[in-house]
This record gives sequence, structure tokens and C-alpha cells, in this order.
Amino acid sequence: MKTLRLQLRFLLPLAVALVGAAYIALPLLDQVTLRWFSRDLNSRGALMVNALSDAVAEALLEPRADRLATLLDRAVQDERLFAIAACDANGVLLHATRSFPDGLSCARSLAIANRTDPRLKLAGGAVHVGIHVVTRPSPDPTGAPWLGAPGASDWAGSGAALATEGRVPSAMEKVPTSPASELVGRLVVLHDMSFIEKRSQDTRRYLIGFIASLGFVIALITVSVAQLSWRGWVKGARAIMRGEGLVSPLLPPPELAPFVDELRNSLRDLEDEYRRMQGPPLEWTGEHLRSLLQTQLRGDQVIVVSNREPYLHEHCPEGIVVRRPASGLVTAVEPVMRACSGTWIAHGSGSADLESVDGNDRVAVPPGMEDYLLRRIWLTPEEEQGYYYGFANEGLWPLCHVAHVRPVFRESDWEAYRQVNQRFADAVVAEARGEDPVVLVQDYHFALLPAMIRAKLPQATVLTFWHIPWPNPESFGICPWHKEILQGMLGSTILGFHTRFHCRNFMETVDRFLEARIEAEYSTISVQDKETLVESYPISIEWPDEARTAAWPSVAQCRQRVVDRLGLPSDLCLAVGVDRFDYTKGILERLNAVERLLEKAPQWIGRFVFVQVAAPTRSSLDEYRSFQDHVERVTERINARFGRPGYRPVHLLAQHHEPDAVNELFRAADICVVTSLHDGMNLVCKEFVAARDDQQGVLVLSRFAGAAREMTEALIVNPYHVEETADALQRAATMPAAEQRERMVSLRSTVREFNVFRWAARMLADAGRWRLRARVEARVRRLGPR
Ligand code: ADQ
Repeated sequence: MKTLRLQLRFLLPLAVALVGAAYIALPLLDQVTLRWFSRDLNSRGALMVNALSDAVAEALLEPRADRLATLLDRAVQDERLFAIAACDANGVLLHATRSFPDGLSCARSLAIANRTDPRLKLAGGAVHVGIHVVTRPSPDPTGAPWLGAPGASDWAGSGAALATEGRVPSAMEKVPTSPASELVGRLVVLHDMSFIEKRSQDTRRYLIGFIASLGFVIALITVSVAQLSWRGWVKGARAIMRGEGLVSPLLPPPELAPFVDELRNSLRDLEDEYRRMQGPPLEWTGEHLRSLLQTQLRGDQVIVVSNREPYLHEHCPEGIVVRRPASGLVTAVEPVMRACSGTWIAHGSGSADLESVDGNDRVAVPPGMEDYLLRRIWLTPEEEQGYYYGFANEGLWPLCHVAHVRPVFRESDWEAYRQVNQRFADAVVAEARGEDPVVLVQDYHFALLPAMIRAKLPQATVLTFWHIPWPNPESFGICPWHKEILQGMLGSTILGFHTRFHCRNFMETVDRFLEARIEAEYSTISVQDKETLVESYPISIEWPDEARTAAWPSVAQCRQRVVDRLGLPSDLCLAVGVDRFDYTKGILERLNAVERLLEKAPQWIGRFVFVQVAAPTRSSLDEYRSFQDHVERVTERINARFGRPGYRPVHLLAQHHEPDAVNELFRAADICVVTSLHDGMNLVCKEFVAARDDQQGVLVLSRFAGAAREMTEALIVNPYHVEETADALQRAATMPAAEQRERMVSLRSTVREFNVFRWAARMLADAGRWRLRARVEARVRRLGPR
């Protein structure tokens, strides 16, 4: 079918070209044949007139009409001659044969004879008009009307015209070269042209036949060649260009193989470069990301590894339900995965997870859309305890956040951490379809995974993203296995943090503890010839598109629903906080600030309400349990101090909320409070801004959250400074609508532009460049010194 299409693509233009050629060639051919025949007829006429010259001259001079008629009637016997007429030197018609057209004068005959097309159309067909001069030797060379002299040309218009009479000079036309010749008259010779037209038609027919046969032969050859060789030859060439030529029977000769390789690679490089030159789109969408993957990474397989799964299947009284966990990582990476497809490997922690997977522990998600595969890994309670709760959350989490909670490191936890990392690495190898997948390793649960993957899949591109802060070398040195962790992470091709500050901390830590070559200028670290790019990629959220925002209830509706649900006073200033119930999020500090506000500005008592949504997290750890207890006690204290019947200044909702409920709260609020003590980025503040399409609301943001570097229009606070935070709450509560709008518009444009697809695109584009570089280097190595 494809071959047929290709042939048609060639044959149709060929047919058009041939028809075009015939269209142009036929009129040309007519002109040329006419010119040839005209020349022939003139010569023929000249010969005839030459033979009659003396007799005609005498008859004209005498003048003897009967003699002239006899001469002309005899001459016209020639089958190709149509008629002859004789004109005297002044252009007066003296005699014409019978068939000479009525009304054709000597002057008009001369005019026709001098045209490019000396044809005269008559009822019976066209005739050729030729004029031939008749002369005699001059008795008086001084007084005779000479050919070409004024007077002799009266009926012709000019002497020059006479010189070209009949187009072809006849023997008689040579007369003017001799002053001894005297013009006696002219013969108008009309040749029958029907035979010329017949010949011309024949020629035309032959030409059309020739062009048609030529087209047919070319088409036949094309079709045959295409049929015989297209499949084999072109397929072979294509296979070679794709690099499959090694198994093709049409292999290039071995000595050409390096050139074919080179050509193929250069073409790929050019194509990559061209795509890169196109530049990034202004607002990244899932669609852009998908096309970036297809172009820059050629649709390579993408595998994500994280501890937290994007969807949990849970048992509940109504049956099995699917839930989205409260996790910044999931919030950010899930839309990317929906855009990229591929496989997400994560710990299956839902109570109904096992019942929801197929024989390979896979389930397609999101439910109903099934854009990608979720591959679940099952952990024993001991593994989960050691790897997740122990090493990751009692060790690395407080170590990296420096939030004044002492990290705990146990040998058994470390062992479990190593084993679980290895199990995930094995799962990556099992899920990889080729030897060079793109693996996105997420977070501090998998510090050892990059090196483990590299050991099994050296060609893989491993992008590790560390979602939490990286401390200074002194703090990190507390971990007994700091070297192993650094070595594990340096198995990554690219290692990403949210900020430059965290990148610098990491490079200084490596510098302190490992033998490595660090090139700060290029942000690279090399250990034993293995290079890792350390780069900052500030994470973000998926910007809600119009279809989504159109479905949102209005801000007023959201406000009313929240007021009704929580039994709040209707005339109030509503501040909200949405977090995992984690000590790093500064929940205690913000409660203290609310308390301080009510102390400093008692006019707010009864009118200021703070709603804290806190999703329970890591509750089996003592530190978290005691933190939650502490928060509850402080909440009770504030409510006891400032509350009154029908009014509680603080509402603590210690439960998981679905994304729609969180969004409703953001839209209902006047103020969103984010007071993390240390946060890699913090997505809550970005979600708040995205929810406010009414361009109202104030963000109070901790300067210790990575987001503070981008969201400078927020009221930036030091959460450890209670007074400052309380003042910021006061300022937010009284901020004029115009100022709110100004700040919100700017914040929204930042988050919209620097959305999560851009985050992923930057990393994946860097990965694409890195892969290209690796390919070029491998090629150079293969070719070696010549
Ligand atoms: P987290 O520490 O989980 O993320 P964050 O970035 O604030 O923190 O994201 C929390 C997410 O959970 C948000 O999407 C939020 O809406 C949701 N959430 C919070 N409380 C919830 C609740 N009660 N019910 C339902 N959903 C809730 C880590 C790092 C961050 C970094 C992210 C992404 O600690 O610094 O921003 O990864 O890299």
C-alpha cells in the first residue's frame, strides 16, 4: 500500500509534466513547421517566377493582357499553386487567375506576405501569400523607378518592406543590388496550404503519440523498479539508518559500517539540536512534556521509583476505595507520570492494594484513565519499620531538616534500608524494557538506589530528585554511613535539589567526605570517571486548566460551605494551614502566632478563625505522636483562652482531606499560613495561589521554605519569631483588596509559568543532553585514534 502511494506520488507529477510539455510543445511545433513550409513555398515561387521572368516582363511592359493571362493561367496549372496575379510597378492589379480571391489587392497581398504568418484564410482553406518582383535591364539607369527607391514603394509603404517581399529573396529580388535593373511589376503567388496543414496535423499526432508512449514507458519502468527494489533497498537503507542494519541482509560493506554509523548519529544529533533550538514553550503543559519526551528522549521508557504510591486501594465499609495520599512528592510527580506513561514502582501500603493488582503486582492508574502502570512492592512490617520509619524518617528526615529533632541511626535500620533499596533496584531491572531506561528516583528513601541501578544497567539515565533540604557537611557527617549514602547518590546521572543552596551544601559534603573531582563551574562531581550533574530544579504543581477551574464552586459558595460545616461566624477573617502532621511544618509556631495576634489585637477575638488541616503521618513514631499531642494541647489552650460559646479561634482537623476539600478550603480562606521550619520547597503555598482565580487572599510564607525564593510577593516571615509572624497575620487580615490582587496576580503568574511540567521538562531535557553527550563520547571511544 505504502509502495503504491509512493509510486502514485511519482507518477502523478510525471503525468502532469507530460501534459504540460505537450501543451507548450504543440503550438511551438506549429510555428516552426509553418516557418519551414513558408520558406519552401517562397523558394518554390521564386523559381517559378524566375522561369517566367522575361515573358512576364514583356507582357507587363507592352502591356498585353491576353499574353499575361495565358502566362499566368499556364503557371497556375501546378497543383500546389492556388492562384497568381500580376501587379504593375505602381501596385495596380493587371491580371489575376480565376481562383484569385475577389477584393485581394496588390497592396494587401504585400502586407500579408510581409507578416510572420503569411497565411490568408479563405472559405476553402488557407493559402500562402508570396510576392515576387519582376525586373528588366534598365535602359536609363538615371531615370528609372528602382526597386527600393521612393516612388517604387508607394503601394508597399516603404522601400525596406519591398526588400523583404515574400520573406525569401527571389532571384528577381537581387535586382536592387544592380542599378542596371528596372522594376517592371510584381507577381502575387498564392500557394495552396491544405497539404501543409495536413502534414502539420500528422506531425502533431505523432508528437502526442510520442509523448504518451514516453510517459507510459517511464511509468512502466518506475513501477517495475519500485516493485522490484523498493522493499528491499529502501527498507535496508532505513534499517541501516535506524541502526537495525546489522541484522539486515542488505548490510553495508563492513568497511562502510563506521560511516553509516557516523551518518546516523550525526543525523540524530542534528535532529536533537534542532529540537532544542525550538526553545521551551512559555507555559508548560502535559502535552508539551509528552512531546519533549518523544523528541529529546525518543519516547524512551520512563520508570519512577518512590516510597509513597500515587494511589492506595483501601478497604472501607462500602468496599474498596482508591485514595490519593497527602504527599508533596505525589502531588508533583503524578501529573508528570500521567503525561509520560511508563511505570511507577512504589511500596504497596494500602489495605486493599494486594487485592487490586494483577499477577505481576501491577495495576493501571489513575482509575478510569489508566495512563501508566503502578508496580507495587510488598514490604514486611520489619522491613517497613527499619527502612521507612527507622532509617529514613528517624534518621535522614531530621538529619536533613535540622529541625531540632535529634536523628536516630540504628545498625538494623541501616541494614533494612540497604536491603529494601536493593529490592527496588531489582524491580527497576525487572521492569526495564531495554538497557537504557530513564529512571526517576524520588527522595531520601532511596539514597543507595542510583548506584545499585547503575551496577545492573550501566547505560540507564538515573535522575535522582531529593525532595527535602540538604544540610551542611557538619550536620550530615552525623550519619554513620554518610560515605555510603554519598556514593549511592553519585550513581545518579543527574542529582536534583530544589535550590542552589542545597546543591552547594551537597557538593561541599562530597568534598569533605569523598575523593572526588568537583567542578563547581559546571556543577559536576566525578568519582572514578563517573560524572554526576548536580543541579537545582525548583519543584511545583500542575497548573489547573480551564476545564478544571470551570468545575470549581465559586469562592462565595466555598466560603459558605466551610462556614456551615465548621459552624463559624459569618463575618470573620479565615486563616488556614494545610500540612502533613509533621514537626518540620511549623504548626506549633503558627499556633503561637495566632495566640499572639489575639493577645495583641483583641478586636479579632470572635472574628479571627484559624483552621489547621493536618493529615496524620508517621504516627507510629514517638516523635510524631508527641508532636501531635503537643499541637492538640496548644490548640486547647488557645481555644480555652479566647474561645467563647459559638466561637473557637482554632479548629484542628487532624485528618486526611481529598484534594477537592483542600481546594475548597483554600478558596474559602482570607489567609494561607505556611510556616515551615525547614522545607525543601512546600507545595501548599503554590496550591493556595492556584486556587485563587478571584485574585484575592494573602499568603504568609516561611523564609525557610524553598518556595520563599520564588514567591517573593508573599508576606515572608521567620516562624521562630512569634512577634513577626503575628504582625504578618495582622497585616494580612487588614490588607486592602487592591494590594491583595496585585500580589496575587504576580504570584499566580510565577506558579503558572514555573509549573511542575516545566520542572520535569528541565530535568528530562538535561537528561536528553546528557544522553546525547554520552552517545557522542562512546562513539569517539569506539572509533579510537586513527
Ligand atoms: P511534603 O513534605 O509532603 O513534601 P508539601 O510540599 O507541603 O510537603 O506537600 C504536601 C502535599 O500534601 C500537598 O499537596 C498538600 O495539599 C497535601 N496535603 C497536606 N495536608 C493534607 C491533608 N490534610 N489532606 C490531604 N492532603 C494534604 C516533600 C517536601 C516538600 C516538597 C515536596 C515536593 O517536604 O518540601 O515541596 O516534597 O518536592
